[in-house]
Amino acid sequence: MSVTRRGFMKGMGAVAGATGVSFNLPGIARAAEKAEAAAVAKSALGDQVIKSTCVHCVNFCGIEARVSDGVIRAIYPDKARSDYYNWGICPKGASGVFNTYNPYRLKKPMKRTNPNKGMNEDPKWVEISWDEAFQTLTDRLGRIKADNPSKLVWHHGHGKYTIGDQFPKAFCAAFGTPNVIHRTTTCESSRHVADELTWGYHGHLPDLEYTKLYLSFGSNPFEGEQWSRWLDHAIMDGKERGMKMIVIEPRFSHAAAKANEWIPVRPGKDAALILALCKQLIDNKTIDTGFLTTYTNAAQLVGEDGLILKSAEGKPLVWDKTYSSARSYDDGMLDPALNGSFEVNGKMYKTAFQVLTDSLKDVTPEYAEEVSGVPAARIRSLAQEIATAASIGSVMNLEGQYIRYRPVVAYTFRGLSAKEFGVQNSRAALILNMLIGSPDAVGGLHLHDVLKNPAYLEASKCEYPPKRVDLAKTVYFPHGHHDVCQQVQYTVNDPKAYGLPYVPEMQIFFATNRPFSTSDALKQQDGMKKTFNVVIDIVNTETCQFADLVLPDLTYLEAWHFSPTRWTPNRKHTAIRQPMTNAYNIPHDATSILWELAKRLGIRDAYVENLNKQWGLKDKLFEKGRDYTPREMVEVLWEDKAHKPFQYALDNGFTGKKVDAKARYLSGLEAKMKGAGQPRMKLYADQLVESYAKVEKTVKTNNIANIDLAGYKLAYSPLPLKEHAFPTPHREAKDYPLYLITHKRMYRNQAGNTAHNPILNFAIGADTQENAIAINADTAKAMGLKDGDAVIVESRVGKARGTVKLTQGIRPDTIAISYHHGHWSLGAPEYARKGTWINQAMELHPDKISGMNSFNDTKVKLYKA
Ligand SMILES: Nc1nc2c(c(=O)[nH]1)N[C@H]1C(S)=C(S)[C@@H](COP(=O)(O)OP(=O)(O)OC[C@H]3O[C@@H](n4cnc5c(=O)[nH]c(N)nc54)[C@H](O)[C@@H]3O)O[C@H]1N2
Ligand SMILES: Nc1nc2c(c(=O)[nH]1)N[C@H]1C(S)=C(S)[C@@H](COP(=O)(O)OP(=O)(O)OC[C@H]3O[C@@H](n4cnc5c(=O)[nH]c(N)nc54)[C@H](O)[C@@H]3O)O[C@H]1N2
Ligand code: SF4
Ligand SMILES: [Mo]
Repeated sequence: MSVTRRGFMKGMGAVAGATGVSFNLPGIARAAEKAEAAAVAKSALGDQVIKSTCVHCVNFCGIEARVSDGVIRAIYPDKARSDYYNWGICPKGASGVFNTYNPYRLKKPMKRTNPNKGMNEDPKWVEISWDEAFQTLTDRLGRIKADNPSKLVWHHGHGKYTIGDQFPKAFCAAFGTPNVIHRTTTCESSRHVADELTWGYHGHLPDLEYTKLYLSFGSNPFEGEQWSRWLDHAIMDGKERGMKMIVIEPRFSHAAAKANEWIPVRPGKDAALILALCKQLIDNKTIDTGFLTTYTNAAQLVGEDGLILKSAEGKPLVWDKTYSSARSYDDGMLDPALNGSFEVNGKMYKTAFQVLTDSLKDVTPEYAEEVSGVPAARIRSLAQEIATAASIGSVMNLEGQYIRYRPVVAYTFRGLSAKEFGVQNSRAALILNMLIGSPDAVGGLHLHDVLKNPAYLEASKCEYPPKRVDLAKTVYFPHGHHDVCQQVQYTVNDPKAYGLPYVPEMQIFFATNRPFSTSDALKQQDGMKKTFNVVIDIVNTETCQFADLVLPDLTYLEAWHFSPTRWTPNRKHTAIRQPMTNAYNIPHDATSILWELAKRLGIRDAYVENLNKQWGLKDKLFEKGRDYTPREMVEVLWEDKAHKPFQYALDNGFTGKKVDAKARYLSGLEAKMKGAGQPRMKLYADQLVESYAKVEKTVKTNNIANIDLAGYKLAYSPLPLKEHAFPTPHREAKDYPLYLITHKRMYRNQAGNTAHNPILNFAIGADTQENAIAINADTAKAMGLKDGDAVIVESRVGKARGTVKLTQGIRPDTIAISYHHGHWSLGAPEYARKGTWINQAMELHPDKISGMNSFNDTKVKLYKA
């Protein structure tokens, strides 16, 4: 590896020369100057080769870029990473150069001169200097800090992955505001919370290397690229090995196209279908009773109040068949009853498993057919297939270890979590997995970081009055562990209504496009008109329509970052990103903006202290009393986390290791949720019963008017119920005959700059520039519609215009519209404004447990425009 700094700088200089600006600037340019022997090597072609990490989307694939004369010529997958987590890159990642050279990028700080904010209001931007921008910010922030720091609200989305949320969290802690808000409630937070309530941390993947039967409920890995391309490739490898894949979702997605079978479930009705499968497994006695009694709380005794019976010391009790008495796991050898009801101290208790069994009484295959549209006969036969493939009782010898072998997984994603009852939907699938003993078994559901946060197994604090503007973990969203991003604008618009003891004054939006990406999106605008707003982005987004000050950022190909990567069941890794160019000579990236602000506000040392805490640094710490360039920050982080010299990162971009069978299968559930004194996986989520009791008490004590207790009671059931297949619009929007669902589209990423990339358009075809409304051909014909007709989609909250695409690949009662299209920021290029923006017509009924948006519950009418 021997290209010299001179060669590297020559490249950087070429860009500087072209734009006529010197590199005598802070931030990235200074950092580049210091990059003595950056990861630049001569390739056979004589180009520079730079190893970095793609963050054009949230998958973090490893890349190898070719740069010559300071210009990025091409991006390839980093082959060295293919043995760890990277199965290639997608066309979007390959065309990522556009993200940097995009002529529509923000290049200078700008201030608004038109005080009126709105969708069609021209902000009348005026370019200002960086110094003026920092001065304006410092003055305002200084006043807010002196008055009440909570009045500052920080939002991020994609920014969590560009720089890491540790930087904004540390800044906000040093500043004194609790309001740091990520976007997970528009993403998948219900699935995370379902995991957390069940085993004390979130994250799981199918153990696809050994899976025999893969059930995919509303997961879209061949259009929504996932997990650094691991999921799609591992599925295809599995299929070559003979794995059967069944895709259960209303739309013939690309995943369905690759599956052995597509089961077109009615939108939002998965809970009924999954619970019917659970009932079949139980009725047929094809469940893993050993797993249930050993690793889950299925055998624990539940009282009539719904709570688990505990000893005087607070230990959960089970009914021990040997001693015919209630005993705790600490009382030596136990033979717990899985079924039945038992009398303890004059009161009757049922096992949690019995409660589950009783709750499923009416969920027959015929009932599930009526609700979900899936034939009863198929539900029966599918339950048998699951039971056969699960090989209950078997073990596999891997690397000398005997490990439970249950090669069946029910895997879910946003099709189940982006729902009013998202947590319960997701929990239903977890329960299905538990019934067959799939969690942490070979070929089963691989859990990530079991019990990392044991507090998730407890009731929520249900705080009131709220300290945070998003109401996370308050009485409104008790288990909103991942912030509640769409709530902020409602609270800002009417703080008193939510008991917020202050009025927010300023919002900073870093790499997130909230007024575009949430559901019922037009409502976001009311709150945004009430505060002084700052946007840090790379393009002029919809959020900018409501901004007072806009700061440009460097792109992922221009900046130093310590990069997240995507773990897989058998690999762990750490990576960095390093600059390849600076296309528009922008002197700051988000980390240097935060640093500069901390310095000007006089909180730099407090920021450093919080950085060390947020990053959990142990060996190498940020020091007080000095400044760091972005490169120096990455160096500290790398050396602490990777335990390798920084030069290694510069040369290789990453470091990885293989996970052995013991760590892979025996360090999670096996080590942490099994023995005496250890908690169990919550088949029965008793903490929800306690959380509900707190909600009820708090609402009554404080006369809170805007909480519907009956709705909370239903949502807070300790077990998923058939009622969870009936979200609000399904019950109420009787005059709207069609179900509306939305989904990702291959090679289109989220809202914002990547949605319409002309290089990509050219490469993948003109029809990808717009999105059509997928409608079943028979339904369309009955309505007199033909391909390409212009229509209006109308819900109870809004309308959107689009054109229909007739297909047999969708249920007759459902229409589907992809995300990513129809931008309306006046700063967006014409080509990004094509297509349908459906978020304005999607109803919002946040999950009452997690705060997650409901994206797939809306009902609509459709008619000719
Ligand atoms: N190309 C591309 N890839 C991406 C992204 C992107 O923007 N573009 N974003 C990334 C991000 S942030 C995320 S969170 C992931 C999301 O990854 P996924 O959740 O896998 O992707 P979505 O398309 O959001 O998935 C929803 C799927 O659920 C289906 N569905 C809708 N309603 C229902 C229902 O009621 N029941 C069932 N069973 N299915 C239903 C939809 O048809 C769709 O196929 O994708 C990531 N990958
Ligand atoms: N209808 C519908 N709506 C959806 C979805 C759906 O499937 N259907 N998916 C949902 C999901 S899963 C999610 S996660 C949310 C996402 O919603 P948002 O959090 O709003 O995320 P993005 O749309 O990805 O916005 C990211 C912003 O980051 C900017 N950006 C990109 N790179 C950089 C950079 O290097 N620096 C800076 N400063 N900015 C940068 C982009 O220009 C863009 O404005 O949307 C949700 N909305
Ligand atoms: S999947 Fe995402 S991270 Fe991977 S190459 Fe494509 S855009 Fe980049
Ligand atoms: Mo997401």
